Amino acid sequence: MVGAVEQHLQSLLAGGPIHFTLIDPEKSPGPRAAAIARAAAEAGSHAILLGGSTGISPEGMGEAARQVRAAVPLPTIIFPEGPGSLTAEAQAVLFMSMLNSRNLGLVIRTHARAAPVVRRLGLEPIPMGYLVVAPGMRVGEVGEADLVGREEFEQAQGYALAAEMLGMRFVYLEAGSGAPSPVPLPMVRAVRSVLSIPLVVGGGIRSGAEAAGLLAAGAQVLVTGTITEAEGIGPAFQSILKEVRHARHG
Ligand code: 1GP
Repeated sequence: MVGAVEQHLQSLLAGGPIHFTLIDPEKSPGPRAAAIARAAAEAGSHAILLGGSTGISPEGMGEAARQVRAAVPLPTIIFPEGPGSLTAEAQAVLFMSMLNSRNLGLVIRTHARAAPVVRRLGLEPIPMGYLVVAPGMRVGEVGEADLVGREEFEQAQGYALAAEMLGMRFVYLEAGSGAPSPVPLPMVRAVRSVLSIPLVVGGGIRSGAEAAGLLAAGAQVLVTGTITEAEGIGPAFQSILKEVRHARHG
């Protein structure tokens, strides 16, 4: 069943591409997370993702989610590191399988343990195929990913299509947080050309020009994290949001 948050995202997507602001509650605990979320919402971002690839406590996640929800009307969605990042204070969780991990835990086994918890907490699961593309950065290492090479377009297409055929409702192409450059445009184009579910792209997006390229290549959701941790809601963030607005409204 498609829940309320996903329905909201789908209706936004019907009007064009959207943007998610990723906040790491370890680096930006409660009040700072809320301040970033407020500024991101004012700049036109469409949802707040809470997560990071290193040890987040349920308490830290809970506090960040509570403060973000009190600060902004945007959906507050957990970008999970593991079952420890689940909290009832958020509305939804990206229920994502790391498609190219060698670790079965990240493909499905952790999900089997987490699913009853997700249900008990009343979190809305958003089913997503997560594919780590080189260089992958920390999530590629920690996630024991067999990285998809930056030229391996057919492999990326195969994974993405398999995710769609398995019933996942989003595919996320991830270059890794802090990647020197985002997922290559030809790969985004190649994956977009075979996919009918929304394509999320993140990792290394730092400028309006990069965002514009990814949007033109067919990315429907852009995720940025590092630029906000580094400079708050500064000019780079604003120029990325400007491109998203432009793609939505022409
Ligand atoms: C990480 O794709 C996201 O999972 C965001 O990446 O931190 O490089 O913006 P950045």
